Amino acid sequence: MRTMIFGAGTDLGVHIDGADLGPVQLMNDLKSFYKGESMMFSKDKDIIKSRNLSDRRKNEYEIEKFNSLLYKNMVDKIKEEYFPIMIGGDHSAAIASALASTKVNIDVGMIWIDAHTDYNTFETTVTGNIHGLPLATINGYKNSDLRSYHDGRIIQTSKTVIIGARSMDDAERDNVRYSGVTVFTTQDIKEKGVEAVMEEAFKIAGFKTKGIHVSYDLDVIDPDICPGVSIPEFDGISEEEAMQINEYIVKNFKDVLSFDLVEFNPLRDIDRKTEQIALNILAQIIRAAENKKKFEQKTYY
Ligand SMILES: [Mn+2]
Repeated sequence: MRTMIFGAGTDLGVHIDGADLGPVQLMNDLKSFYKGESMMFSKDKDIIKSRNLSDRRKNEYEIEKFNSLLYKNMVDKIKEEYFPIMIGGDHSAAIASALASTKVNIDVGMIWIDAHTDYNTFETTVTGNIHGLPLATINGYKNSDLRSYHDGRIIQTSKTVIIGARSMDDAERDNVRYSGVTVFTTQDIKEKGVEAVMEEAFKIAGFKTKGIHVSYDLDVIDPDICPGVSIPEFDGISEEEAMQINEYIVKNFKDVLSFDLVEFNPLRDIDRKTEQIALNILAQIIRAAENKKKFEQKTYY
């Protein structure tokens, strides 16, 4: 398929600076490898970013503005039958990419690969960082202010799977339980293995859907290996497990409709470790998207 890379240069969803610089850097690295099209979005230079931890709705209007533009462009390009790859940016941009995918594809499952469950609401958030709210928002669980531009379906919780979670706020844990999304923790990956977890995840997210939106947050990987993220969490998955997850996605790409790689923060990276892994993941996904046949039948689950 024709591919379109959307660079989402925003760090408005987190009080730590730098994730906005991720997409430009990665696109620059990809120049000799990727010959397809791209569209770059960056946050307004005039924005005075709130980093105040007592601000419960940090940069809400700015994020809404950023996401609504990203969403509109993504909807148009998905309608033109491009395969969309969104490079973040903090994870708040996935509200736009996932909802754009479900706006056009209508029945979409979700695989959310992340150390965090991103299932907070404005009521439960501890930090007020909106990058902790996207998955709840995409599932239609409160946070309607963050998807005001979206007039399509939401992604159902019964078809949503979180992989690699190991950090949840107490009230957020209640949100996750109440919502009924499926969670595979980092521990589950260690115990069952990547293959078994991914197989189960694709079955759940692919069941009676047109396909799956995959949202890959680099902080799922251990910070010793991937230090270049805004909110690192210890005891993450290994590089080998991260690449096994990606290989499974690539192998089953006929089931994948849209893809995000988010939270690369160049200001936090050490020896370009995170950058290299991000590029490996992206290179494989780009090739898979380019080789994907438009009318290929997805797996019947
Ligand atoms: Mn995340």
